Amino acid sequence: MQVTTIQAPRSRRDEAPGATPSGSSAWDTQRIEELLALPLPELLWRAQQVHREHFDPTEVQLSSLLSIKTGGCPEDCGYCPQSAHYQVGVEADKLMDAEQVLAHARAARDAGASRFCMGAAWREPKERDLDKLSGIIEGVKQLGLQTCMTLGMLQPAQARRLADAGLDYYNHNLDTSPQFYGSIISTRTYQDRLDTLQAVRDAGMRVCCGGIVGMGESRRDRAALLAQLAGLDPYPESVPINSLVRVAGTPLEHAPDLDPFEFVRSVAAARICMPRAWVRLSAGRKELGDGIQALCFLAGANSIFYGDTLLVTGNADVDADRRLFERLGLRASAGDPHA
Ligand code: SAM
Ligand code: DTB
Ligand code: SF4
Repeated sequence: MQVTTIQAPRSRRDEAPGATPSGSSAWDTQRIEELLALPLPELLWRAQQVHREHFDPTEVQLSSLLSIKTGGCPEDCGYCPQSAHYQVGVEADKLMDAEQVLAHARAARDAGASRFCMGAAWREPKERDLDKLSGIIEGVKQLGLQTCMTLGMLQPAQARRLADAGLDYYNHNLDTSPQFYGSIISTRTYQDRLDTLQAVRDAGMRVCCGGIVGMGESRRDRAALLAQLAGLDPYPESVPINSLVRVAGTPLEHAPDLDPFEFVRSVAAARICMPRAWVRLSAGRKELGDGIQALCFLAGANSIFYGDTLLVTGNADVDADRRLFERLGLRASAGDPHA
């Protein structure tokens, strides 16, 4: 029997984020599309080998999410229930008080999370918000949690202020391929996103950057997104792979069904082309079900959003996740072995 093999391109990119040579990744769209087309057992085997070189495959990192400023966002991201452009029924709220945020963070820590991610439905933070955000970051860190924020676009000086406050990760997604992007979002460009990611990197924070699968994009678009992510220099330490949650009232409410094995394939390819990244099963886990999630763990996923809600939509509940981990023999990881 002939087994198709795709050799890893010659690159030091898999040595460590931060230790990569300058220049673009050898994982271009074409090579990743070839990976995505492999027979599933072959793709999973490749992904598992890479995963085991860098991580304990029985450990999964737990990040909990909190929306610290909900709704009323001026951006028009076609998937998002928090955009002010669509009638979804999400009420716009102000930035949450620090004490309330800390109460949520404490509960997340006590439930077993190692990282606390705070999201705001902003185009970008305003100067007046940054002092309050700095206090929140300090408070959450004092609880012994790693911190992550996702606040929209950042100017270099804003990124430096967040880094000075001790923010460990900044999440800002590329979401999809450069080619498909314009049919999903019109109020901010792909280059705007790349500029924010550069500002985060230059400020010394770790980058959390991924995308969404299932918005009607092609397999080639998924390959092109992964090529963009793997081509960031260095590639992100954390890569959230979201499965679109189709929210009534958003333009993507009726996005076509995607074969869930395509999601598994995307996770496996992310693991192969970003070997040391935390590859996170993000939005849409509940809808994917236990069997597909188990395949994703076999494909190299090693992080999840943990807690009963994401930002405004529901997540797989904590008891269901505990049962799933028990059934699969998985345990929570302390996080960041490569930090
Ligand atoms: N406003 C900030 C921004 O866009 O950078 C931060 C929050 S935003 C909700 C973070 C990410 O959540 C988006 O980039 C997108 O990848 C993901 N997301 C939002 N709505 C989603 C949905 N309905 N299904 C799947 N992922 C979603
Ligand atoms: C990411 O990639 N996914 C998270 C987090 N980063 C901020 C958000 C998912 C949001 C899902 C829809 C909602 O609840 O608003
Ligand atoms: Fe706003 Fe972020 Fe939602 Fe886009 S994804 S509409 S920027 S909250």
